Amino acid sequence: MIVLHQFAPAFGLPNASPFCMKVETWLRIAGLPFELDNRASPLKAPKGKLPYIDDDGDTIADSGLIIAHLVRRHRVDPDAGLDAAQRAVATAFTRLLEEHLYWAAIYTRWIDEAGWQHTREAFFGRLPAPMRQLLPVLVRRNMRRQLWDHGIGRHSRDEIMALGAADIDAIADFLADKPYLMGERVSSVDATAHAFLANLLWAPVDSPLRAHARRRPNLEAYCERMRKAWFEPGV
Ligand SMILES: N[C@@H](CCC(=O)N[C@@H](CS)C(=O)NCC(=O)O)C(=O)O
Repeated sequence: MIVLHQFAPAFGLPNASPFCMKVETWLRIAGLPFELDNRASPLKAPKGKLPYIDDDGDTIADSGLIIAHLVRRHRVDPDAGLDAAQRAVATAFTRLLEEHLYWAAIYTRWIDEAGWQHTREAFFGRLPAPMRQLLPVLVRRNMRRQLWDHGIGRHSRDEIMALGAADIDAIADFLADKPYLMGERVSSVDATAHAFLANLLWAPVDSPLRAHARRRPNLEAYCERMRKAWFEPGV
């Protein structure tokens, strides 16, 4: 059995971590049976981050490595029909979402005061005192450091929002009126795009990034299409 270790769901989403939601979405697309462990902690994760999986005794961390493992082990590949150029574009969009847009979104959740109120309540609100007061301060400080080390945290808020908006435009322009990023058929990059865009559009964190994404209606339609297909199958 595959067990997906992830954060407890928050913000009304399958997961407020887009990396965790990506793997769950991918498992649903691949049609592999799995169980969720929603009580995992990055402190106990093999690489200090979530998600990770257990697959019949093997533990694999990192969403991309998890998917590569599952493709190999279970001989399912939603990308089997893609040609080399499509794979190249899918890889580039995956990096854009995970290594760039992600950090702009992190800024809106953890640094922007309005977003931080939601994040603190959703992620730490149910902890017993004094952890409820202490942990958010420590984790927020750590996120600020990660943003600085990434590099994006050295820019002004306006610059970060403009960088994220350009990523959003790239995805919206490439998706255009196609049902899925690579055309008529769903593929792995859709698991990633859905998870990151739904986290932007549907989390209750108001920001210039979310406003920008909402001005590109094909993105919301795409997320809704993905949600209906993979999180409400048979409806
Ligand atoms: N490259 C990793 C990134 C995973 C990641 O950044 N997870 C975040 C949550 S969205 C995390 O666990 N952060 C905890 C921390 O940084 O302490 C993947 O693809 O799974």
